[in-house]
Amino acid sequence: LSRSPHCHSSTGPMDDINRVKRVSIEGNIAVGKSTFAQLLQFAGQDWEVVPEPVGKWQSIESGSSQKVSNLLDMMYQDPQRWSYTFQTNSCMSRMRTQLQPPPARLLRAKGVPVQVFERSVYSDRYVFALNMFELGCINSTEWAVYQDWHSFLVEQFGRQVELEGIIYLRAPPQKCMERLGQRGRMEEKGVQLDYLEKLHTQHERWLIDKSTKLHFERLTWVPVLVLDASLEFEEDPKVRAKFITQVKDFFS
Ligand code: DCP
Repeated sequence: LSRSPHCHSSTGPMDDINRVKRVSIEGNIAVGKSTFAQLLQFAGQDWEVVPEPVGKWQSIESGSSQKVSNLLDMMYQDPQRWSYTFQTNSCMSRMRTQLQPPPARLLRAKGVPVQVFERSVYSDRYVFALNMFELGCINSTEWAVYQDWHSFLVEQFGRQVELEGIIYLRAPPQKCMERLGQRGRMEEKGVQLDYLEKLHTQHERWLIDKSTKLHFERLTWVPVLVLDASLEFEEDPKVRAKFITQVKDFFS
């Protein structure tokens, strides 16, 4: 992973924060990002996993903390009506989690401290929102508005939402479909293979073919580690060990 020149010495709080690498785990729905993130958390003391705030999307609250609705469910029930609202909310909640400072434990780390995010504001835009636009579930006005605030916020937050690496858990959509069925998240019961194939294509365009048109120049240079997530890394200790070694090499 590339390091910025001022990251080598640790003399003050900002230097400590700048030392922390930010990496996101990307991949199709149900490929195993959360499971993989947990593996990393256990494997290295200097790694901190920041989970995706999916629970927040399932339980939208009013100002007085009353549950108002399940936006994830609404989006799957009526994508035409709710995709834009969902993508606004998911990206905003992700920005909020991503802006939280790394924990003190990480700042004191002796090795290379790494904050690991499940997904990023970049897959929100270049996988999901783009896909919904291409499917016609986000119209051209919504897409223009989305891109405008997304670019503005990402540029304003600067380094706080930048990544120094991406781990792409790559698996055939059929495999993700099987895992999605096993997990049985209520809101996703209507998800079809065809939708996972489309999301797979968006990941491939962005991370493998590099054909997605990116607004952020810096993002085009972020190194990508591709792992074969069709392997059963949850069950097989050999695969787990291999993946951990690959990730450690990637971080060093
Ligand atoms: N989602 C979406 N748009 C986004 C982000 C997520 O529609 N910008 C949806 C897709 C899923 C749910 O939210 O229904 C969570 O998706 P993820 O793939 O991010 O998380 P998983 O829990 O499926 O990942 P994994 O099983 O790999 O841990």
